[in-house]
Amino acid sequence: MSQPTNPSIDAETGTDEPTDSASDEGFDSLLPGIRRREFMKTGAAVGGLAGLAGCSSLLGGDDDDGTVSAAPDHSVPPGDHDEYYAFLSGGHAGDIRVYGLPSMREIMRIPVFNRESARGYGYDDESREMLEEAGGYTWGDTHHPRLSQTDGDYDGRFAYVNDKANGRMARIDLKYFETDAICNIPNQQGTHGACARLPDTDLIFGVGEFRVPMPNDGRDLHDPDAYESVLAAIDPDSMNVEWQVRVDGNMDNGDGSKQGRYFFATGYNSEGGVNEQEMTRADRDDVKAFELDRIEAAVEAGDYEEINNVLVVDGRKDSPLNQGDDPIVHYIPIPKSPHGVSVTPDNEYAIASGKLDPTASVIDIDLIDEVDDPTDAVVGRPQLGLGPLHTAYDGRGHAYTTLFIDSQVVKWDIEAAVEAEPESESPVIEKIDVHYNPGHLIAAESYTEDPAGDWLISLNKLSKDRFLPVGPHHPENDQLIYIGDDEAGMQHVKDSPAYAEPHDASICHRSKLDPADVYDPDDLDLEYTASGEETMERVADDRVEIDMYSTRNHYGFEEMTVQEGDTVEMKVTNVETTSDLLHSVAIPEYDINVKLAPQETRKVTFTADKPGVYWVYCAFFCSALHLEMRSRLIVEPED
Ligand code: K7E
Ligand code: CUA
Repeated sequence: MSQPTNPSIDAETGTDEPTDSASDEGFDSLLPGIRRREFMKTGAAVGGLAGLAGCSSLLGGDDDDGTVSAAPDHSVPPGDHDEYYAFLSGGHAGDIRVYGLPSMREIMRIPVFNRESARGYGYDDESREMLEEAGGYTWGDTHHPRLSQTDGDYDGRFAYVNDKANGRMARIDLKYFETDAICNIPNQQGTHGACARLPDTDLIFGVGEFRVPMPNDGRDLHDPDAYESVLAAIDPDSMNVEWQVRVDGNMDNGDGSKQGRYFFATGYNSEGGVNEQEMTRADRDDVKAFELDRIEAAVEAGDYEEINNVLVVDGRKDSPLNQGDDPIVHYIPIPKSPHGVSVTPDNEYAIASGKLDPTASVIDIDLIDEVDDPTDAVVGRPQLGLGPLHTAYDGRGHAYTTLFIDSQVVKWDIEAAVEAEPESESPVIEKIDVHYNPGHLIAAESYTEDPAGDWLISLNKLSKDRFLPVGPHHPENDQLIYIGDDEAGMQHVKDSPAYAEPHDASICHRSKLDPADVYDPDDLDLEYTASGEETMERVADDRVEIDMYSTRNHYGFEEMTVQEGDTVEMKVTNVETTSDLLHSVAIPEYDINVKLAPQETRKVTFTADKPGVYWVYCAFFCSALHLEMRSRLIVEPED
């Protein structure tokens, strides 16, 4: 067992003093009197800075004349489109952000677990009911957006993302870039890791992080030894939980093998502790390798317990299903509180990062079920640096791992790590400084069988001094790094401030997505109301139904008169066919705010409980007569 070189690493993850990293000191001592920022301002090529600040390839990226090869032109001129879509999770903002790459322009936000007024999400009946049925929480914590694949490549259909806060998984329809389903996962308090069974995304996995009593109904309150965490398998079409597996210890991140057999989850707190001290006592925790076919066979054979209407298979170490030669869960010991795990594009290895140990563990996937001692499936353990968290791939045999405490990205050779002695630094090719304290990093199409190998984003938790100050709540810093030239080395080309708090991302070539430009009314559950088809009807003593349309520059009705106490169901179609011509229905004093993209129909139901005159207006600036686009809701008082 190696012990980390930094004595503080066991107890701290370095967030308190992020700039006190070893690389800062090293850099300052190399250039006395010149701080890092000044050096960068001189316009020195950033690849050279990486060489100086890193350890292994000092000036390794230089050409003969001492200049560093430039990254390819990454400017995207006005009016031009980016080459890639990047889907970044918004963390506890609860949304997904869509960036263009390499410009790093934020193009769109997709609300998922949050209410969002610009897109009317959580305000119309459909999205409001979806959020209500998914638990009624007002927020969530998106971490791991994963795009659906067919044959090991992105198919442009859906994105899935977890809710680390509330135990949920959401699906985003990539035809409309909108959330279309949310699954509320029983027995899981906090769904952390999220990914799919590949190559065809026929199961979605949610990794339960917090251990709780099973079921959490008031039993075992003071007996933490009885708490458990579960892996949940979700049908990507119905978004129902198919089965769960209960395990020992807790779980953290996850990834699926590329050919369907395994799902991997890291776990810290194998101790089963309930505070920091207890949770970091052990030198080793584990990666759990779930044998998916065996688990499904157990479900088929009725080998489960039904808890909260979910079929729960017992994957704990002493489970009968884990005795003998065909266990359903392999517990592979890994040092120490491992965090990220990801499978290499060729499906050879699952690589788990040590977090509190300076190494990564390279697990040979083919050996897992062959070896008697699961430790023997770990075939490489390169020493990378302090606080290794997440690993991405370029498809050329290299791995890129974030070093949270060192504030660096380290590039290393996977096969060299398998050849080298454990804890050797020799597989390390180079390190580059990032600013500061990176969590995830993601390379273009890294989660597929065929990564693009050109761009990488380091999602840095702290930006500190990188942008104009905006008060004590700083933005984060997403840094774009070019990784397409192995000779020149990693080249940091761009900083991009990010609103709190992106965790992970998926990057997809634009050719694999085909979003709709306007809605297809056939895709919506609500009936289309064309101009001339508008109706306003009292369908019961206390219920009025309004079907109308919106267009430049009016609504189907200029006034709508109802009685105090009426339930009003108002359905509105935007009959525009012109791209980008949005309208909305805003009745602020009734808290109504419905967005309508071209050809979209939405419905809102409310109780008219306040007599008076209420202006209905359009919140999108749709034409020169936008301000005149209005109607009146007239609520007559009860007599
Ligand atoms: Cu490392 Cu949720 Cu993937 Cu954050 S997790 S960084
Ligand atoms: Cu319609 Cu403004």
